[in-house]
Amino acid sequence: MSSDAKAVPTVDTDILANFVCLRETGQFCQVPKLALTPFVQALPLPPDADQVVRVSVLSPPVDPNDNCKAENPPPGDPHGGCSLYPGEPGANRPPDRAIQKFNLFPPVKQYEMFVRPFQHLFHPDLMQPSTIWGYGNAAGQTFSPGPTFRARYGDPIVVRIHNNLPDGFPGNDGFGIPQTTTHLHNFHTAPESDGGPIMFYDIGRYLDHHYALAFAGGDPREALGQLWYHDHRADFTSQNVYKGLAGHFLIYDDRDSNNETDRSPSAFHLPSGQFDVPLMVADKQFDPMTHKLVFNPFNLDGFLGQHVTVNGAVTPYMNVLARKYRFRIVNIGPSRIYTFKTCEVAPSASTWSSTSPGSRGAFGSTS
Ligand SMILES: [Cu+2]
Repeated sequence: MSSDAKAVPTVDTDILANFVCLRETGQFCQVPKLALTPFVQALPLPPDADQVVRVSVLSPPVDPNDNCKAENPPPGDPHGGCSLYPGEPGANRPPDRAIQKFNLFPPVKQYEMFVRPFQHLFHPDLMQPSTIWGYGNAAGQTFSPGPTFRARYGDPIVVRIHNNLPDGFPGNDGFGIPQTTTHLHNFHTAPESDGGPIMFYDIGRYLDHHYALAFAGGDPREALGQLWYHDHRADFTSQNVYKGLAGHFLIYDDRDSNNETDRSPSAFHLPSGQFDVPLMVADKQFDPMTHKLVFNPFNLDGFLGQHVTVNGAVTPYMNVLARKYRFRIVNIGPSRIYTFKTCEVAPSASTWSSTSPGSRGAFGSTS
């Protein structure tokens, strides 16, 4: 070989096999599963929204006639920088952004959240944290899962959500789109606040979400107790949610009253406070070389991760007291189907029993 000839690069047969596998099956199926020691980190519990993102004043205040605002609206833009359907047919029509029945259900609490990136370590055995996205406050704290809302029927709220995501694809570590719209899954929300898939908005804008917290049709039997909020960006929901944009949203009422010692005879007396534990289950994949979170945006059949996280931690443990707990499980995907079971790990030490009072957000529902 002459001195100026370039060496032919060799192809790692494992990497080649993996790409063949990816092409054939849509999965990185040759990736070795990382050995992450189970049960070495405590279950993370997202802080309550009341403690970290509740605000006494929103500045500027909510505009009931238009719930979207841009921080730097382009001069002359008739929509104030808030054409909410960029690229969609009819994008220039004025969307109906007036908040329905705002005066009938005036908010008793206000919240302000900022969607932004932050560093998160899913497991202490990983070499480095991943850049993920979460919901944070003005003080710079950011959380994924986002802050847990503990709302109550009869107490309307408004949640302002700013898009502070990084610009462009280089800033996203390979997946996720820096546009967001936030949907309160399963809740009865008016369209302007519902976070529909094409109501996404760009960096530098915010949207006010008004949750009337009224029973659908005024019927208490329509009560929903366990919900979650998540990014809903059309065509990118799985990526943006996988990247961290999800949080718990619990709703109480006079029966499911968040008070275990409630003296009302109609109250359910369910475990409350620290004993009412929401669990967000999601499977994740880590790059075996860098240990960073990865996603395959070309797999439209259902991306599967090898590591199951609960509230953002791979296989955590939780110290419990010998008493009743209320665990609320939500599988946020992207694709894996689970069978959840209880088991005795130390038969001499404890016994388990469990009941499942409801599913799909409603209490008493088995659908
Ligand atoms: Cu949803």
